[in-house]
Amino acid sequence: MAANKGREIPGLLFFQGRDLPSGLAVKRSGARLDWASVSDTLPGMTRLTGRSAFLRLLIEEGVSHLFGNPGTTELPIMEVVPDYPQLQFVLGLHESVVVGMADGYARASNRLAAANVHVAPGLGNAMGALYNAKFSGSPIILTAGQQEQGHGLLEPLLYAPLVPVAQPFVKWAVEVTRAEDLPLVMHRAAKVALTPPTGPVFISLPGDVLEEEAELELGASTRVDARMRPSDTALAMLARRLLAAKNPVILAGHELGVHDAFAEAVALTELLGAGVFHQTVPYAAQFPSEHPACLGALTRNQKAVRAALEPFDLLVCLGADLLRMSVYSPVDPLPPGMPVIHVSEREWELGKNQPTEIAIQANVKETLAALLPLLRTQRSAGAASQAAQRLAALAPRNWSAQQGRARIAALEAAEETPIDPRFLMLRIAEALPREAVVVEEALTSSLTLPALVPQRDPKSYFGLASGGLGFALPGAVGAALALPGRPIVAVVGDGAALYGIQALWTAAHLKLPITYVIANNRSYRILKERLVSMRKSERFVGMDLRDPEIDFVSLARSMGVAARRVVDPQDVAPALREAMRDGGPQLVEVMIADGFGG
Ligand SMILES: Cc1ncc(C[n+]2csc(CCOP(=O)(O)OP(=O)(O)O)c2C)c(N)n1
Ligand SMILES: [Mg+2]
Repeated sequence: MAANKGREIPGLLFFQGRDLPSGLAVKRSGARLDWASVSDTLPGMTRLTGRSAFLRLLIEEGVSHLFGNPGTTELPIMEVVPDYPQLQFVLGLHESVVVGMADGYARASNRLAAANVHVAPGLGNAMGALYNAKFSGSPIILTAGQQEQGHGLLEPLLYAPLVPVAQPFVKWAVEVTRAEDLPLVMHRAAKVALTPPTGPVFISLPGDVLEEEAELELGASTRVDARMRPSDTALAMLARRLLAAKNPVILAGHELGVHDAFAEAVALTELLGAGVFHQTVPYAAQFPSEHPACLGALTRNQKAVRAALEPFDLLVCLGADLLRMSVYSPVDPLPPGMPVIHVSEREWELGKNQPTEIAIQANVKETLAALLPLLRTQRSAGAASQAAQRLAALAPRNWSAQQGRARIAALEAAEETPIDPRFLMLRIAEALPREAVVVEEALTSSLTLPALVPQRDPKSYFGLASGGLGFALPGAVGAALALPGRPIVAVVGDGAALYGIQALWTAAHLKLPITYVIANNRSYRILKERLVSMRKSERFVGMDLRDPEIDFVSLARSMGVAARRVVDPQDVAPALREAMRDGGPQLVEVMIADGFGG
């Protein structure tokens, strides 16, 4: 018998060698066979239900937290959760919160997260959060229970095909049709989610598959080492091009944070004498703000970005989204003809919108580690002194200088009531412990936050990636679980908070060290500002949260989170101090100016 052909035993299909990718051997529960008598011939086989296999395979793949919101179709899974204490079940009270928590966990830990939601309506509720997770590249195995195969055909309550719903926002979507396929599906799902460019995957789990008993070989996980460095030829070309530039500038992206490459990026900056901008949508830490070369964040205003880049003769984009924008403008943010070098592990981003002179698909940390010695040996003595001069010239406008100016502007507004959001951001910046992690989604209120709070380490900051609101409240829960010992401070707009408010209950339930600061301007201020600036109208319909006003203190307390409200600017600092000192989840609601006289 050929080793790679299936071998039939009566009632049992036995695959050998590489016939199936995971070396899987299976007996379906319907077939009549005495398993005790054959198990000797099938080493490594385990008789399991689909539901137990699902949880065991998650654990084998290194998953420690299963975020979920259960319904009837998930009851088979919930029944066996207590059998696996190594897997912590984290209850979220809405599916967007469930996926938001998994997103926060994955982003803060760089580890695989699992989230389980309830059939079609639950998956539908999760789609906005899944969109966020896609943008931030979070490795999440998202699953949903599904009506039993066949039963679904009768179109019972809650039934709809799930794969087409999830598909647009995930790297891979599949429905499991046989318990025997679970090892292959789960291992593949984990591999796909974790292989750069990382991202969520979706698995639909019909009830009959979860019930089915099968003799499974659980197999083992595969991790793809994608820490690619460029070829020697590409590195030589890169070094030559960088050294030929007279006035290069670096666009630092979140891949530097994800791959812990701050030290390498700093070394490159110093060798080139190049200023460093944070990327236009700064949703993770990118480069240490306090380094003298850091020029702070580029805005999302095309004209302003173009003006900021115009003085330079080369844009070096390191693991960044190349000038991702928000609203339309006829102006191209890249100055015409500006040459671009782009290194990213996300090949889709390379040359996506802008012609790129040197586009390299590689891991930024590995690339820089290989590049730095070349630059050191090839750089002339003259180039070294020019680099030093360029760096020194940045001092009056670097991040630290900007921070000084932002502090003064905030202090000038210190007496104002309602409280000026710039003053609130200053007080938050001052109250933050050094090891704090900031999770931010405060729109107009937090505009000055990146200028006041330095990015110090790769895990110090997580912001809204996609523009879809609802990340911060649940994201902070995920970050707290991922980074035990680090205090989490979530700075959130009143509007944004209400897209994930149920996360407060989970934070209270798990007693997580999160301080939620709600910047309450009783409105969707950003929409008002845009209605005025873009449409020249002040007829604000659907942008006020006033009648009735929302009482975040009562909301928080109703979910078990200690809370206080601040109205007087002098009370901001003590309230933040007390909240951070008291531990556990705390909420500070700060009544701030709405920008339109209220
Ligand atoms: C899921 C989702 N729904 C709606 C929007 C549109 N939107 C963008 S900003 C915003 C208002 C945010 O209000 P708030 O958090 O209070 O911040 P402010 O504008 O007051 O600074 C809304 C509704 C969105 N981006 N995402
Ligand atoms: Mg608001």
